[in-house]
Amino acid sequence: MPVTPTPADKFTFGLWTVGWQARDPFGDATRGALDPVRSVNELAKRGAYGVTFHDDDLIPFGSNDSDRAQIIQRFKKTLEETGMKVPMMTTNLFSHPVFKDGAFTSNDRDIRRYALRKVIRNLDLAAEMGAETYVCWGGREGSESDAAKDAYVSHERMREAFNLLSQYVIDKGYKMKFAIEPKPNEPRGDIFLPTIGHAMAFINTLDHPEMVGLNPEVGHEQMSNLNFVHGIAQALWQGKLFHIDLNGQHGPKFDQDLVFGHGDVKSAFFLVDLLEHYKYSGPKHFDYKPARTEDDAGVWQSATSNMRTYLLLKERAIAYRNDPRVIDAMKESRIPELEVPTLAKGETWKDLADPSFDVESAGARGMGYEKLNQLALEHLMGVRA
Ligand SMILES: [Mn+2]
Repeated sequence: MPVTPTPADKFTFGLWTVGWQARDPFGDATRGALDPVRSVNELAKRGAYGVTFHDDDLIPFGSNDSDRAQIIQRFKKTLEETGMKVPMMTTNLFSHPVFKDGAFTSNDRDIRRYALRKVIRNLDLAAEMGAETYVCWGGREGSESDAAKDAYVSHERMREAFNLLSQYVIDKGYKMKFAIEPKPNEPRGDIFLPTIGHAMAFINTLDHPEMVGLNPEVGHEQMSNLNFVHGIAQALWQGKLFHIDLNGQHGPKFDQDLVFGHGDVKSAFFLVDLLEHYKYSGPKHFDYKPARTEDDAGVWQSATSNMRTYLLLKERAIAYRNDPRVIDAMKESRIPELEVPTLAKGETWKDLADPSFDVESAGARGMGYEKLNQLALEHLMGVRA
């Protein structure tokens, strides 16, 4: 299998990823600003399928209408020239000081109304760009202290916002779905809808739950010390994996946004195995930050690394599943048996009785997982025999 990315692989990048100037809480930018047009060209050259962006990534905050129109025109021309797509867009509701206490859940009602206007304006642009997924990351929706925010009422305001935005999309006839991106903390001390599970439960309370799904990020779940593969499996199973943010993270600490696979590589291996095995067909979107140590060349090197890592893990996952030793080991571990429903067709709870079942011998059976786990690790390391 080639490790050269092509648009058929559906790899996408946020303009804010390669465009990150590497300003952090302790230091100034180490790289200059990137022209979004150049980012599209550079990513297209490397085999990407498309780009995604927040309104302010493309159109500087506060631009007048004629500047805005000109910027959009120039950007669209580059998309046409390169064949690059914009499958997802999102709103910046976190950079400007007006959002310091949140957007949909700011205590200030006029700020909440402004935030919704900002989203609506960008939804129109998203429809114009052909985006079908609209991501909502509520980075400022939360608090540093429970004295500051009524968490109960905040959920009601959050619900009101998603209902209003869904109604807008319906009224306009747009073909657009929303994807909530959970994160436990950073920049706020604690953020509402912190994990995949919280967000999926919240979606069930909405007027149009079918229009709202998830955009989970590897690092965000791992910051919560959760198993990302399990979270993605549940989202896929519930038909809620509308989009995905791939990157790397080393356990619960600040949001590292490493290159995909440069954090917990074993989890990345099983994630790719899951996405490929259950045929996730959406964009494979990288939401990472090229390390602050990198210059311009390092930025593009890291962009390619994300895509190569995915393709290499895909190759390893396929080799793992096709290895006769693995197929045998899976049988020994009764992996295929889990696919068999616990009750046979026509059975009810009344048929559970089984006088021949020997609980002691069943308890003594080995599962053989250590063998399987080692085979997975060896495949991940490229060991074939
Ligand atoms: Mn992140």
